[in-house]
Amino acid sequence: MKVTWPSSEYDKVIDEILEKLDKAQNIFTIAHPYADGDAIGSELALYHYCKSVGKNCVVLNFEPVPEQLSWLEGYDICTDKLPDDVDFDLAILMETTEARRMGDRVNLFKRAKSTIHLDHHINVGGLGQINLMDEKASSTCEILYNILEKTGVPLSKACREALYVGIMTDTGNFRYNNSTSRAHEVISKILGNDLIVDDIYKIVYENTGLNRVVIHGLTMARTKPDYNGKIVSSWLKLEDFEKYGASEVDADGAIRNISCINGIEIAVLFKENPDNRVKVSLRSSGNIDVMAIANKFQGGGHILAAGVTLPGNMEEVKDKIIAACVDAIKEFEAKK
Ligand SMILES: [Mn+2]
Repeated sequence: MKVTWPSSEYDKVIDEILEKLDKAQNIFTIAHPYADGDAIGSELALYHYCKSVGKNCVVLNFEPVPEQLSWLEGYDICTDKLPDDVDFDLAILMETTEARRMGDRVNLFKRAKSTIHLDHHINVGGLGQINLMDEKASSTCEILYNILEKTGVPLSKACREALYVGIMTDTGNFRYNNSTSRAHEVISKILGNDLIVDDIYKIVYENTGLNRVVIHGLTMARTKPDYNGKIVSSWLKLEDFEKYGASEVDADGAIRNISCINGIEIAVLFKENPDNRVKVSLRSSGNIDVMAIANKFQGGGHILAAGVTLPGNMEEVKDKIIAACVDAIKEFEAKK
């Protein structure tokens, strides 16, 4: 259900969720592939909450936890298999926009008797029996906090730290418009006296391996303007990752370096994936709805930040996406 905090509808969904959570003994949580700070943060925060109230919570995560997050307490309990001999009462899906993005994981999600889906992306239908879709929330961690707050159970340092990392990373370290007063309010409640924010910032953002710096540098060096500089794009091939011993995670945030160029409307980063697919990240500097562009190709995200993965080689995908970006800018200019 799509709701906005605070409201009686929101409270009602939380009550339904708490009823399921209360009764459940064996829970698992799952998020989108290549989990980011918000996905891992919400999964681990739930894990720590469950642990503190004596419930069993399995955190399913199929790729290695990114290095910048591999210090959060509990990161090493993430597993890529559900135990066969456990009947799961409840599965909580975090931060996933659509079934397509989940692949076979959808079937895993359905293995539990009850299913709950929490997300803050726009126009997400919800894949659970209970869905809490809060488009105004900064992050899934903020939604999870809204739920956990209602339990009245004091949240451990590990739980609060995981929530903090999710909110911090999804708000671009409190720079984006989703850094709402509620997001800050939640931060004020989870900080306590024991979270050291500059240590957390440094370990997440200033703890960079050489391969990541080189991948970001390559992205910047290849920046190409289109449509009178209103579009800038760059690209990374599989061979780049191989050559520099980097992984896809090392390219996270690389688009930020080109989306800050003045005078642009859209920044695009093309990343070659295995199996002849190209992952496309789109950023808008404010005027263009890049989610609408991603939607044209069955992608999704937010108005100012969206993405899609397309079959085809780099050149084909580039041509299609740049053409769609040009169309979107022309449409915007015609309306001015
Ligand atoms: Mn998120």
